[in-house]
Amino acid sequence: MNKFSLEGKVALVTGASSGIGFALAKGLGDAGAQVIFNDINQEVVDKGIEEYKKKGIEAKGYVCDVTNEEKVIEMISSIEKEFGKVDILINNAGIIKRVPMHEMASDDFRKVIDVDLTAPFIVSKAVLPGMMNRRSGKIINVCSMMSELGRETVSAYAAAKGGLKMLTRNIASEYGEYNIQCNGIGPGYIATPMTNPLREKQADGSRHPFDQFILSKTPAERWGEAEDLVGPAVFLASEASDFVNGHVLYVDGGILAYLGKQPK
Ligand code: NAP
Ligand code: GCO
Ligand code: CA
Repeated sequence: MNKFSLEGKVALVTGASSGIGFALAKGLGDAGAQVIFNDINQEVVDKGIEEYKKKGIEAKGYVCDVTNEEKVIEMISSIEKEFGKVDILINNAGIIKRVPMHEMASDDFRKVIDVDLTAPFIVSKAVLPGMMNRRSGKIINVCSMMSELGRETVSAYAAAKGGLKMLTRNIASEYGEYNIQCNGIGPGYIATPMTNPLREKQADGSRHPFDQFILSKTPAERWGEAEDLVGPAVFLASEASDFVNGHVLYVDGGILAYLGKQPK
């Protein structure tokens, strides 16, 4: 039996009409899972469904703001009615606001915490009862370099992603006895719309200073692609990782291991 197969599994990936979520959901679909995703508005969901279709994936899309607990509960019960279960949840939906902390509005701080930390709590809480009844489930939280490291202007995001690492460990601790595994996947710096502002070409055509900085901090000397995350995600979603629990698997090209390129 191929331990990496997801045949017969039902997978929900939040915020997956594009970006990392789309790549992860497509990867789970290619491994045999029924793909379900949500996003924040109908237009984006419809576009996502089209994109999945182009890749040969019949995905089911829901419009659902993951910070709205009532809507999340409605979405999960509709999925369980139509598909019978949720085997795999990837909490991917996320936002970032890059503002120096002393200038950051508290409401903006709260909004980032709401989407990046409280929503994974809400969606995980909604799928846990079914997983507990079936004594089987996989919850994968999309963490970040900022689950381990800080940097200027990302105080809310780092607080959320640091909290998400510990939420991952706590779900692993509390629900391992139900044969539910909860792990994190920690992307490094990935080329997606979220990081476009960090890679924009400068007026003189040179690379963005942050772009050059990341290349000097990454042994692989490149930005990651969403595709780089697919194998690790299929591993964490499959029975190949049934005894891996509470772990954050960093997919960062070696950033966390590296002091940075030394001066020549
Ligand atoms: P992205 O392209 O902005 O994707 C985020 C997705 O989440 C978007 O589709 C967004 O929808 C959706 N979303 C935002 N708020 C939502 C809400 N309240 N309810 C439902 N959906 C919502 O960003 P990404 O780079 O793919 O990031 C995906 C995840 O990876 C995030 O958790 C991010 O923190 C994490 N991550 C990214 C990187 C990176 O370098 N890119 C590295 C580490 C971790 P709209 O676009 O319609 O708002
Ligand atoms: C930033 C970036 C990072 C990446 C990612 C790193 O502003 O530093 O957006 O936060 O998105 O989370 O793992
Ligand atoms: Ca099996």
